[in-house]
Amino acid sequence: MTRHLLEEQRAGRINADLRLLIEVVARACKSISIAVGKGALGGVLGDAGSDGEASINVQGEAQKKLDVLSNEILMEANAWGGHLAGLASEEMDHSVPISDAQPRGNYLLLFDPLDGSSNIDVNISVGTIFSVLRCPDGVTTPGDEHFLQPGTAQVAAGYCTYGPSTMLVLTIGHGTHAFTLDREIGSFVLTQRGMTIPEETREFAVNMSNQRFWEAPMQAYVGDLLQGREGPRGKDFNMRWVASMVADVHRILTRGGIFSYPLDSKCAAKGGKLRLMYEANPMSLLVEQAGGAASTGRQRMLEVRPTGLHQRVPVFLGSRAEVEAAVRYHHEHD
Ligand code: AHM
Ligand code: MG
Repeated sequence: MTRHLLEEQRAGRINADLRLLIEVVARACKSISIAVGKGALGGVLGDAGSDGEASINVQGEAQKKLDVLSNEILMEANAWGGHLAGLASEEMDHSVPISDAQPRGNYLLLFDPLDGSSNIDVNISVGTIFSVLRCPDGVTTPGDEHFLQPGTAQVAAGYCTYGPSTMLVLTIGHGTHAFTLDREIGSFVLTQRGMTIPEETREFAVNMSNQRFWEAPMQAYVGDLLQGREGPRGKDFNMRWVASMVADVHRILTRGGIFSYPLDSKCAAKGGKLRLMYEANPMSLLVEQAGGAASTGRQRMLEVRPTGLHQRVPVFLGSRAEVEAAVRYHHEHD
């Protein structure tokens, strides 16, 4: 990864600060990978909190011990990295500016430290998702409002998946590349340059148990997928749902498919289930850079103007033609 980033720097696609910032994030992901890999032996499974009281995060969800630990690892590594003006995490109410006592830089880092954490205790892949923005000119102590930039403003985005192997998938706006952690050596090795999502697919990912809560366009879209070759889509579809966005998106980047977490009547008041700044935007940039598409169903994801740090949105991303089909159903029903 170091060599790849140095080549990108030489080609003028990245500066030294951003390169080093990505290296710090990658190092933190290695530490998280070690903690996740220890499983029950590390004493890190189960819920955070003490005296039987669950610890609840800003999203109103019970935190796992590994959620808290991963957040601490990323905060500590990056707060002292010297390339940031501020950080924001899915697990914290507000963003944190880099203090005067710490080395400071010009970037803003957002992350979901451990996505899919309901899967930790059952030994299924989880991951870290991150997004890098520029700190607006003239701002030395960024507040939440300075992070509210559309996804098109991201200068880098990536995720690390802690699965059978640990992989970091990265974009700096020039393609999407995958690195596999060599556990013996401790380095991320470039294993796939220029990931490309097949344009067409026969595979969709959605939590089907929410079907009765969906809006009409989603009902119609999935209804037609399920009819298979006898229906208007004219082909049979397969379904996969890991319930770890990182794992589902990684499969789609590798072999195609569409991932969706649509609006449903349970999450409508919040705007959706997944978070724009920590999940939807970084994944959308990675997917677009691999030739795919990403939408809320009604708008290109990367053009959504954020109104809140923890804002939620409906998500459709993956194989371009299939995302466009899902968007068509929304337009036809609106
Ligand atoms: P988390 O950030 O609290 O882990 O929640 C996000 C996860 C995604 O990884 C995944 O796609 C989705 O929630 C699964 O939701 P559900 O349990 O409703 O299927
Ligand atoms: Mg998450």
